[in-house]
Amino acid sequence: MTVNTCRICGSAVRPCLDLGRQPVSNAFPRPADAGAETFFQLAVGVCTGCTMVQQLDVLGAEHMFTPDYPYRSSTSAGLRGHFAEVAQWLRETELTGPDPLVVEIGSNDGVMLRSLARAGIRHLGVDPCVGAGETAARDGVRVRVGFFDERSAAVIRAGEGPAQVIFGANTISHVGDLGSIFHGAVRLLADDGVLVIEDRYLGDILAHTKFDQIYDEHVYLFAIRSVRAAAHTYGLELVDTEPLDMHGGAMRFVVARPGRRTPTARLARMLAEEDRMGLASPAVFDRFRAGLETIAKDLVGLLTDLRAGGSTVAGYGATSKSATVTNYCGIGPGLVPLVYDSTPEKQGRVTPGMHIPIVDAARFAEPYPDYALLFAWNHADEIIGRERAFRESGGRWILYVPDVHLV
Ligand code: DWN
Repeated sequence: MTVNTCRICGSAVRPCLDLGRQPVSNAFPRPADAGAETFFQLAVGVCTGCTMVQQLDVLGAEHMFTPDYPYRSSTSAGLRGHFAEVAQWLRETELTGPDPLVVEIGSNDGVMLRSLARAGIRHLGVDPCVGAGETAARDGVRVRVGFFDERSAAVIRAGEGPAQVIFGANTISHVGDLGSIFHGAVRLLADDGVLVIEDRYLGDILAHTKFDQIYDEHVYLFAIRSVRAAAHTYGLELVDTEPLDMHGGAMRFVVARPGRRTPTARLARMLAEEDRMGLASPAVFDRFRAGLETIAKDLVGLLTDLRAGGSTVAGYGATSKSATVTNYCGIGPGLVPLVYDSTPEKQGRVTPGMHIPIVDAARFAEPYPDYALLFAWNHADEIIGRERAFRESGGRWILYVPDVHLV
């Protein structure tokens, strides 16, 4: 359903970017089913009231977060390390009282909660994806299959008591009905508890032209000012923010009940910096659009020249982000004949919309292509480091944010 008023505050939304007709980014069809996919118009706008950047036409959650949702957070060593640190940080700061409860919204394969489970901390993951939940359960993580909202929060509170911490990494921005998350948090949080949100940061996306961070699941692109406004709208208060390296640039937002925590000096400083960047202004989005059009032209130009010159090219990482890049730029098997990925659930399938075959990343060297287009640029250090033999054998990586370049 296309909106022209803000889902949060009801003010007018000013359209600012249209990335065209796009498929469900994590629906990897079997080759025989390619062509029968769901598409939608990927366009975002800025709320003229609370400044929340949001998609205009949002797919229902049932199209995106199916029981066989293929993404697994634990695939990356970098992410495993990050979430182990999160668990440690929570233990040292928020979970010091008697028998605290942690609830994670979108616990995926238990990458964060497994550390807390091992430490004997009371926890519950809430996730609609059955396969990911089964993996988490094998690691001793308690999972409730389903969506987190006001109703499920009330059930959890009745059964388990209030939560000291509600945590959501890369999930809260995925929920069109943001109010359902915040109302649920209001129901479930202990009086002195915190809702910790980790998500991509609009400032980083705009500054580095990370246009592929815009896809179906990212209904909202969070900024400090807009998250502060949303928390206020739903009866909570943003009290701290902290930049994170996760996924190549993100932000942690700490939210509490009003008046329960003193907002930090860091929050005030970062909010002032953000205001100086003018994130909600039309000029910033005009620059972003010009930047992404240059990337699209340069990338297609490079791939076309390489293929015309007889070079072999493969993609690396069948990311959700790559759906936006390939479908916006029109990159199909003619330019990139296959994509390597380590996720068994994606192998043997084809990419959404452009139908590039996905092959086990263990076969990357059989033989190496001349060039590898790194769709998983957010894991560049990890992947380029592990696949160092590729470069040693003469191969070159193609990266496309913040501009098209070879490494
Ligand atoms: O917000 C979201 C983020 C957290 O995860 C979701 N909406 C969906 C997903 O986005 P993504 O698919 O763009 O995430 P990644 O982490 O960039 O995906 C990396 C892909 O690359 C995975 O399919 C796994 C693959 N991979 C690989 O083949 N070898 C990853 C690594 C690290 C590797 O070494």
